[in-house]
Amino acid sequence: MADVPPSFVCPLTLELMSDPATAADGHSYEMSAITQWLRTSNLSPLTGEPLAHKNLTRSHALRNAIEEFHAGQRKQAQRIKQLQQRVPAPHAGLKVILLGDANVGKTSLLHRVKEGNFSEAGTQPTIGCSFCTHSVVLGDTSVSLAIWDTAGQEKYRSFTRQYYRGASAAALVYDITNHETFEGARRWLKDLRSELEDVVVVLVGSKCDLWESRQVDKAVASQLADTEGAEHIECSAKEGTNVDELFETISRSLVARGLQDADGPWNKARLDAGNLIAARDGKHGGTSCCQ
Ligand SMILES: Nc1nc2c(ncn2[C@@H]2O[C@H](COP(=O)(O)OP(=O)(O)OP(=O)(O)O)[C@@H](O)[C@H]2O)c(=O)[nH]1
Ligand SMILES: [Mg+2]
Repeated sequence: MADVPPSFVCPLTLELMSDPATAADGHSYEMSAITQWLRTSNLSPLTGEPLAHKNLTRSHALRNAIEEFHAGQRKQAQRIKQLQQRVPAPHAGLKVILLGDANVGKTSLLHRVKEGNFSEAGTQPTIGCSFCTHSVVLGDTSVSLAIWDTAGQEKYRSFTRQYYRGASAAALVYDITNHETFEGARRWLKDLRSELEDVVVVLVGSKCDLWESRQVDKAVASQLADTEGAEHIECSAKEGTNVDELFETISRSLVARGLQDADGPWNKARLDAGNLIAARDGKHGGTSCCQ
């Protein structure tokens, strides 16, 4: 009730009026409330003074004001809903999804690519998914990627699947210090291929800075990638090792399939902007995020 003007609130019921009527004291009340009041009283409910008569007139001006007020509230609610439902532009680049078990470092990889650093304070488990655009320059070709970071926790599995749709490439991430996550990567791959047969896949061994605690043999992972027609790379979001190379590998595979859509007008404008950032920062491509 806090944002409702006092003149819209019935002094009898303290509720927002919908059908206001004016009494002989010159004040407006909710029609049903004042009608009931007048059955038992000759006094104004506001002033306590005797009323000259019990006739009521409809308060059209006030009713219009109430309607306008409601319309404004509806519009505001609609706008909030629209903002909440806002999704990234559909042609923001070739869709790349980051998949893998919980805690393997997907978000940290995206953060490394987006911000160029690693959060020592740790990251929160991803709920739902976040989205980031990234341009990769390969010689005189630019590839625009829309990278989707998904949630690895089992309870979000069916939700994560919804993000397979339209993906051109997938980075299947496992943690080289945790063999279970490598088995998890196999399952993710199987699941992905059952939905998207022709997707570019890169098998990514993360946290290679922790090589002393390695549980997944590099040769075994490379073998799996070979068998599956995928690329294999080990990287570290913490130290920044091979992170740019990961997205270059993905881009190269996409280009090899003739999939870069760098000539589209939207992409061209974005890539030009990305190249400007690259030139300014002295590194490949630019990133932006619209989570
Ligand atoms: N040493 C080391 N730790 C890392 C690296 N990348 C991520 N981590 C740590 O691993 C933990 C999990 O990282 P996240 O990036 O949140 O993992 P995730 O795959 O996004 O997890 P979910 O969102 O739950 O699926 C965090 O504590 C990170 O700090 C890395 O390259 N090296
Ligand atoms: Mg995450």
